[in-house]
Amino acid sequence: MALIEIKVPDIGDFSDVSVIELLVKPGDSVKKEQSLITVESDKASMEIPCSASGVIRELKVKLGDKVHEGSVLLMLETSSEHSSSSSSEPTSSIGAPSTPKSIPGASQVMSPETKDGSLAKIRVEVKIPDIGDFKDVSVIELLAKTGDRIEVDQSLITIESDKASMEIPSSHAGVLVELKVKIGDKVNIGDLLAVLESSERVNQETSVPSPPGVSPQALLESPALSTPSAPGAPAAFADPSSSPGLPNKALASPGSSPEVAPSLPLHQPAHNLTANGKIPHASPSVRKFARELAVPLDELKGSGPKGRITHEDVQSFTRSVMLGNAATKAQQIKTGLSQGGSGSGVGSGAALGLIPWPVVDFAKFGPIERKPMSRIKKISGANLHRNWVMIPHVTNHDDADITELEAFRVLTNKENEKSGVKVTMLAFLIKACVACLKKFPEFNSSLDGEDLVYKSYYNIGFAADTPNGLMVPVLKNADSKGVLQISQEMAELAKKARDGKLSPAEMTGATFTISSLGGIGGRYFNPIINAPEVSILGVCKSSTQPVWNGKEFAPRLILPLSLSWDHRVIDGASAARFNAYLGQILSDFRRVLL
Ligand code: CAO
Repeated sequence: MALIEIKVPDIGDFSDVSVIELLVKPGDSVKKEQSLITVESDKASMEIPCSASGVIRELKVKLGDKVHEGSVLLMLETSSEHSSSSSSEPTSSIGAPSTPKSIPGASQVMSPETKDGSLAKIRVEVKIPDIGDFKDVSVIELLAKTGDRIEVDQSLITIESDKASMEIPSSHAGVLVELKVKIGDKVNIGDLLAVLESSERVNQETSVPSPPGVSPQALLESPALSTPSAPGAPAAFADPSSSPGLPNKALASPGSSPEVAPSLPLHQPAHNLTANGKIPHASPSVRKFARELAVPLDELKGSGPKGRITHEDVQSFTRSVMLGNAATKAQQIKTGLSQGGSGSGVGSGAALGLIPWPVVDFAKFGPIERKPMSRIKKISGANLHRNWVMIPHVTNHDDADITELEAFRVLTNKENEKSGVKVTMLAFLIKACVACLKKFPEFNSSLDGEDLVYKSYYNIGFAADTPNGLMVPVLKNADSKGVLQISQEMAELAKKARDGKLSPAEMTGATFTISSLGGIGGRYFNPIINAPEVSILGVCKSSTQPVWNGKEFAPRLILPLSLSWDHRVIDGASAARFNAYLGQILSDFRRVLL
């Protein structure tokens, strides 16, 4: 047994890179080459592997620490046979050698019209620079597109192995004429990456940085040849031949090349930028994990330091999608939606061919407070949006004279004072609507493909305003219940809704819905149909109004009604008849018996 220090190996030109992930903890048994931590610079992130097998006794770094070559990462207890091979000195390196075998990553080709060699437009071929011995590393992100103005050192693509990801910068400035790689391509040192058109001042002697005796064409064909000044050469990937046993070796091994999913049905990493145009912040292993599960990283909110997306974030997003509590943008687009992940956010509008949603820095105009939307609001928001977009709504507004019914309601409540059951107008409305649904059965139907499904049961949903948002409990078999029973059950369901205790069974199976704002106020509104239902009744506050009775204006209690209906199923004439019949019932409730 021996206790050894495991240190940060040669990580090339990096100094003071941040520790962004701890992949192990004290007590863990680790194998040689197992990743211990992830470090990150502004251009690359990589996992640092263990140079020996053993049991971790102490971690010497924490999240956010800056480390460099030689920093002690942890104390490892090894068996005696390990101790001889793993000293406290790093046995290998993952970084670039101090004098990197770099290449310029570019060749220049004169445009035909620039024979004079003075101020000329030249075509520059940017190539994959020296990334060590890596073979077939996957292109996972394209960071520029044709026509973009590119600066020297501006990142063009991101490549990734299973241990490291890094951005490949441009060796030259110019306008991007063509990116020669696409997502999923495997690239190697010297592969043609892009063609830029540059208007640098060049001439034949200076424009082609050929080593002595090497023609420009040979340079093009011989990517490994390079000049020492390599602005585009990334520092993180180094010659693994000098660093056996460390990440580079793993990268170099053909078997360890990450597999790019053959098809990416749910998201395209090419567009895989976050809403503010940034690349999602995640370590290589998390990216790989996300890719395996087809999880669009740009739609995740990272819970790690600086919003970094963790393994757990990917898992919990996947779980939410599987449970139907969230949907990827691609899923929403597929179902005709354009709203953002989990239905809460605002999408780009692209699915509907709309201009993008305005992005405003609200804090610029005054103090703001940002609060996450409740789960219920997110879910109901997504449903409402789908229904609004997919159902051709029409709303008929009408009035019902409820003078006598209100008098009867007040009397009923007086008579039933002791029972504890309070009857509100909504209970009468439920009963009246059932009578209308029986008379106009298409209002109690649902569209199923090209068929209409007529239901012989009458389950009435009613919108309930709860502290967490809108809920719609369902009063089952309303046709077989009296107004008192309806009132009692409605009160129970409304209480459960407010307490967040409704069961799924109590929220499903509605055939028609009523949204009553009568207890609050308002005149008329356009309620959104609750799919797969085909109509919904909105009710506002009743008020006493003068109504002409043929001889005089008499004070009458008028209830405003707003009936929204699906024009694919219902015609305007039917809707007007439904409202008229509802008004008749409410003005003379005896009609319910007919
Ligand atoms: N006109 C005048 N007064 C009315 C009325 C109407 N149409 N409907 C109800 N009232 C009165 C009731 O009689 C009661 O009066 P008292 O307090 O004097 O007895 C008061 O308003 C409050 O009624 P209520 O809201 O407690 O009961 P309800 O049966 O009318 O409604 C419920 C129950 C759960 C539907 C309701 O509380 C609610 O949550 N409404 C909001 C629905 C909603 O948010 N819809 C919008 C959906 S779209 O976002």
